[in-house]
Amino acid sequence: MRVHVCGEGGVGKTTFVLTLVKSLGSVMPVAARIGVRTERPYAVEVSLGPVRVRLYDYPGQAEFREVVSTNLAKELVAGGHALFIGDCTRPDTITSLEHWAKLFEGVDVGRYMVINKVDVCEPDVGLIADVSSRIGARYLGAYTFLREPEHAVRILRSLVHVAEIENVGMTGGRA
Ligand SMILES: Nc1nc2c(ncn2[C@@H]2O[C@H](COP(=O)(O)OP(=O)(O)O)[C@@H](O)[C@H]2O)c(=O)[nH]1
Ligand SMILES: [Mg+2]
Repeated sequence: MRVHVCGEGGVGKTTFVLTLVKSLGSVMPVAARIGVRTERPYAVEVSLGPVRVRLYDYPGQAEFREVVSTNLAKELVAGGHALFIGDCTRPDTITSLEHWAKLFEGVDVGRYMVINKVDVCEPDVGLIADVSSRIGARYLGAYTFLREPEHAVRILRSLVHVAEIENVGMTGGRA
């Protein structure tokens, strides 16, 4: 299955992906040129039990607009899962997840949302409830990828578990 890691620059997307790579080990980096001017977003693959998960780490805001304008994101998202990450130190990164969600409009993807950096801030539960319902994402909780590397694995487990139960976004199979 494929997981598209979305969110503004600095929220912790790369920390999340690299933590998973470190925790789950033996991972082959996967080249993922999508035709825009850099090689990003890049993808890595991790194994969680029998499930192989390919994670796409998307670049921050500036490059993100270019990805949208070239419409390549849609090619990448069919049948995958979108993990929206907000940073509780910057509430604007939570509201702006609505822009990211637009990328996935009309596409069969599972939608999940997490908040990062609870080591340094208190998440605004009202804002989180509001945004997650507006973007149709299941809220999986607030974490700190940097201080508690196990949190990243926990999130991925939850995501895989829910995805298998709901059978959403699994059209691409398990690869
Ligand atoms: N305090 C704190 N900082 C974090 C956490 N996760 C990531 N960071 C820091 O936030 C910054 C941006 O992280 P990065 O993974 O590069 O974000 P990206 O731009 O979304 O890929 C880095 O300095 C990280 O060390 C966290 O859980 N708590
Ligand atoms: Mg990054």
